[in-house]
Amino acid sequence: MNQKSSKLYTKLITSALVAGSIVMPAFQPTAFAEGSTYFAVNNNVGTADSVTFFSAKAKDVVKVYSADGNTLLGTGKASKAGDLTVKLKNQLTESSIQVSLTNYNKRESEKVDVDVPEEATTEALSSDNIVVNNNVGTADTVVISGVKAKDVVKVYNAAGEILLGSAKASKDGAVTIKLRSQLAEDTVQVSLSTYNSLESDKTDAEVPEEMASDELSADSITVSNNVGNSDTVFITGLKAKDVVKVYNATGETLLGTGKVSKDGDLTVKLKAQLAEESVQASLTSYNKIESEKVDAEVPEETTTEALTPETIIVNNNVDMADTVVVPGLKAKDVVKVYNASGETLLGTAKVSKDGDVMVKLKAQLTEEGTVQVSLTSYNSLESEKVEVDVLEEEVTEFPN
Ligand SMILES: [Ca+2]
Ligand SMILES: [Ca+2]
Ligand SMILES: [Ca+2]
Repeated sequence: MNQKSSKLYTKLITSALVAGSIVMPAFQPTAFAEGSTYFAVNNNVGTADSVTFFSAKAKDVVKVYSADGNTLLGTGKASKAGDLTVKLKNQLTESSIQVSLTNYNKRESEKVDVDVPEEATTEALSSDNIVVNNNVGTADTVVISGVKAKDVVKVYNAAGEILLGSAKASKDGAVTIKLRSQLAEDTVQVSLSTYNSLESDKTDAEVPEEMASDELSADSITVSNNVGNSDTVFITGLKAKDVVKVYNATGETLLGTGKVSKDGDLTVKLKAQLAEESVQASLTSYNKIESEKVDAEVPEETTTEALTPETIIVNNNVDMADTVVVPGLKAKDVVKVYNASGETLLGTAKVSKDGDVMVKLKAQLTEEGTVQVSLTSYNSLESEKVEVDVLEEEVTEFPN
């Protein structure tokens, strides 16, 4: 114990032992009244409150009581000379306490009043340190910069009544709070609680609107009105994770959806054959809401060009199937042969590779007359039918 503390110690003991409980000794009232000269009251937050008695001697006992001196809050015994800290059982709730000292082989001193400082309150955040990320499709987040390790940040709704999320900083710098549900209001309130301090006042922070995706450009959309296969919409110049939705002409019925995995183009297959003259298409980019819809024209389905009747040969056979031969076709072309009225299908054939095709007819043609023939190319509607003459079956002539 140095000379100065020894002197203080003597004063304290002297005053404390004065009969009749004069708490403030006449010769040193200020120093004693403040208490802090001899004691420090540590009004902690989140950990036990404590009282430290400076300059204790070995075997000194310090007792801490409630403001009225009736309830013992904690006791400590010095194992050696120096500071003695008494941990209290419960959090302090009053604005003062009473403290006594008992030297070895002496009676307990009078109790002296000591002020209890208020628990420290964390300074409120500056709105400059709060950034709200109003995401789409993923959790909204709030990023607080300039925090210290162990700081706790809490985000509340606009009224400050509902906790939306909280986080504890693991290191100095910035901390991100993931919110439990999507933001629905224009503002949030954010508080900070530093180590050993109460939660700060809440600071308002503005919530930006969710970002909308850019509209698709009409030039980037091509509708393929297929036949026999799904209709498709082809969109160029998309970014990874973009989603394109195709709706009917009024924009009310979803016809198909597609997502690009990397920058580039996309083909959206539609669920049903197109029946209207236009569709609407929207873009939904990553972390953005769906764009406005734009119109795209639906072209008519392609109709196959009609055959040239002069190139078609009808073989009016006898006792074997009559045939119709069509030259110069493409793989997957389908030729259909009908009766003279065009109502009854007499035969059909599909071209397996480029070249001629022969259609065998189901029923015998007998008389002179006509048949009608159509062509259906891949991904096209059936052509108009063309009329081809049928010659009479040949009759055998006697040799001369
Ligand atoms: Ca406390
Ligand atoms: Ca959001
Ligand atoms: Ca179609």
